[in-house]
Amino acid sequence: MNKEKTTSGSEIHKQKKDSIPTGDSQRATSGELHQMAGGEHQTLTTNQGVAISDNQNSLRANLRGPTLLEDFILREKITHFDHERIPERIVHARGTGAHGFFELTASLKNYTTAIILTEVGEKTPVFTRISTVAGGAGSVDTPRDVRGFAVKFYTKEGNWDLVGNNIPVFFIQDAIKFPDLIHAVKMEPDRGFPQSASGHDTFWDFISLTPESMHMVMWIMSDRTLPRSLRMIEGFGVHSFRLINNSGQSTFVKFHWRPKLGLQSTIWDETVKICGADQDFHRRDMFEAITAGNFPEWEFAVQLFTQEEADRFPFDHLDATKLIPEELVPLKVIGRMVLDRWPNNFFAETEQVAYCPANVVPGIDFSNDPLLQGRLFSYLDTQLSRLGSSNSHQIPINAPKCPFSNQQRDGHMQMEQPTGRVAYEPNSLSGNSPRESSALSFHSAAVAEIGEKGRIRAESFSDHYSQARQFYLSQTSYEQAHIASALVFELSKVEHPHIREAMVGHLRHIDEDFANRVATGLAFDKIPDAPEVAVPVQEMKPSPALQIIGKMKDTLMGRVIGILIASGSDGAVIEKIKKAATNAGATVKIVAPKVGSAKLANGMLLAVDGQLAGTPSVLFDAVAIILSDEGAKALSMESAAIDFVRDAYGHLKAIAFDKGAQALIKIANVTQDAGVVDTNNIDAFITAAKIRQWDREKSVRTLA
Ligand code: HDE
Repeated sequence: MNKEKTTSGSEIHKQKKDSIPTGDSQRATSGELHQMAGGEHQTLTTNQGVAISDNQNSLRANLRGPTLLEDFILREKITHFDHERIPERIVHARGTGAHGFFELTASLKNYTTAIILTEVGEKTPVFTRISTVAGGAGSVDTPRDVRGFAVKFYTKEGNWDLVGNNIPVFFIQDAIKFPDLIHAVKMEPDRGFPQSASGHDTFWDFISLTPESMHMVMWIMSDRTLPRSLRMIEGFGVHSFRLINNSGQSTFVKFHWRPKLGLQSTIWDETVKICGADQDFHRRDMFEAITAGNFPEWEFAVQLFTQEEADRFPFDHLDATKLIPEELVPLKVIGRMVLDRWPNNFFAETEQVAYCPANVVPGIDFSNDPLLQGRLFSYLDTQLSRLGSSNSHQIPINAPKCPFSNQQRDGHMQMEQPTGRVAYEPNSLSGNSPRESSALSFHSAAVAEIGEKGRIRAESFSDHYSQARQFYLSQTSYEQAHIASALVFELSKVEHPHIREAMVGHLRHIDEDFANRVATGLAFDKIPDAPEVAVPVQEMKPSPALQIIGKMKDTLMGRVIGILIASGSDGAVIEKIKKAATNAGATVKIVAPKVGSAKLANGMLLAVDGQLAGTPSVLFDAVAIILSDEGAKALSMESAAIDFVRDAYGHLKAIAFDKGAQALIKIANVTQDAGVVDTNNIDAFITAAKIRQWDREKSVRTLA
């Protein structure tokens, strides 16, 4: 074809339909697609509403000539694209959000006037975003990291944001240290790595010089930071807040979320491999669960206590490095949250949602926790640079669902058009402009504050080890081994020996045996000195509620069972396992060497969900291996198949196998135990699939 002679797109279209896309041919193509989808389509326009004839070719001076500046369609499209990104959150950049509702099941009317906490049966819409802390927006879902747990309740009395974490304590006691903590954990400034990992010198340097972080260190080194699913984590408001009732009396409160599916974590080697297999593991899990109608659900609970009770606690509840053990102040369940709708658009909702701990409603107030006090300032401030406008509350995901009105005006991206000449209050010129009103409004708790001002910290904030010790001693032996091994792993990544030594010195105040385990893991020839303590370490009663294992549920709800098959597998056995697993609440996925379908022994075709090379067993909670003799022979040469079995075994998962699969089981070095079950005993497999085979661990890896 002589391109030089051809002058218009439609001519080209006539001459060579397939090879050169033009506006016309493209319209034909998209028209076809739409017909396939069975719908009418709107005309594509510019942002000014001008219909676009050709979305494939920019305006050129001639067929092979330069592009013309007058092409306003090209310029508008490219300019908009150039500005698509906004600054990501400085912390908690990587997050997954969903809509849902909160329903109150028990009234707190003796404690608060807040309607959301007093009207039983009332369903309040929420938007919840769960995040990692250290990595950027495009980082992976499964680093060892705290998870943010932020809930925006769109109440009748305004938005209430409960911006918490999946760990009930924090690293530091005072907000002024937060920028240092975050600079220390984020990628090191000279080299730009690591991305979303705490195992590096600057993080542990800061931590080793900040004894108040030791309690939090115990939590982040536990498997709490390696959740199996975002649907299986707890949430905590962390700080004490206040509730205020009709008579103006206030009561302290701590907020808790408890997952209906129970707690469930992965183990470190598994997490590392999940990260390679599916960087969006948690986001995908949430998406799939919600779109399949398996709505994630949490109980909402409170711990209520008075000032007098707080005065008797052996710690200061205003110190965010402390928790109130459930055994000391029991949890009262008052409601539930269900996430039942995936957002329409990730950017518009999950990215633009702006939480702020200062968003409270009448009947809820703050405590003097110095960490909370700093947060009250930080969030709106960061949103000014992230969302770029003081009008970000007008973005639909942030706007209250109750009426709101005031005399604030103008600003970037003002979406409202207030009418009339009055933009101030009080005024006598407008009969219906908004006025302050005392009833039903927000009032701060009437608290008397006395004392001298200064850059000071209360004595009651100086015990940094007692609750860290309590946490460690409350764990099962398996969990203790994981905590010690996590410290060995992280500190082995630290290049400076003095940082490793300083850390082990701190651990001695938590538990001598624990410190010794970590020291041995780090090949120390002598145990380092412990730093001086400001106050003696107290012996506190162990609290089993701090375990993960103690809070796992005896269920397969929310779990996934992978069945590895190949051509010639026994369809009846597959069906039996599938039925038993589904009855117990699990989802079942079929993995085979090829995607599409596999031909079973009876000649039937079985649909395959995942191709073996891209669907390792780390993506499942338990596995079954159903193979013919030939299938097992073929897979015995596939490292992906051997790893499938070996990893399931190494990650302490239940494995069911039929006669044909025995050959593969043998090659993968699997030893018989309570979790390795013949398919003749499917009930035993289902029982084993609900838990990890903790006792197996000592035979598959050396823990500290
Ligand atoms: Fe945050 N935190 N934080 N934080 N935080 C932010 O706000 C801050 C703290 C938490 O899904 C930022 O909008 C300071 C504790 C969550 O959008 C920023 C201090 C807890 C989220 C900020 C803390 C949290 C954030 C960054 C120490 C648990 C994500 C982007 C005083 C109780 C919310 C933004 C979402 C986000 C500041 C400590 C939870 C910079 C100064 C303690 C869940 O404003």
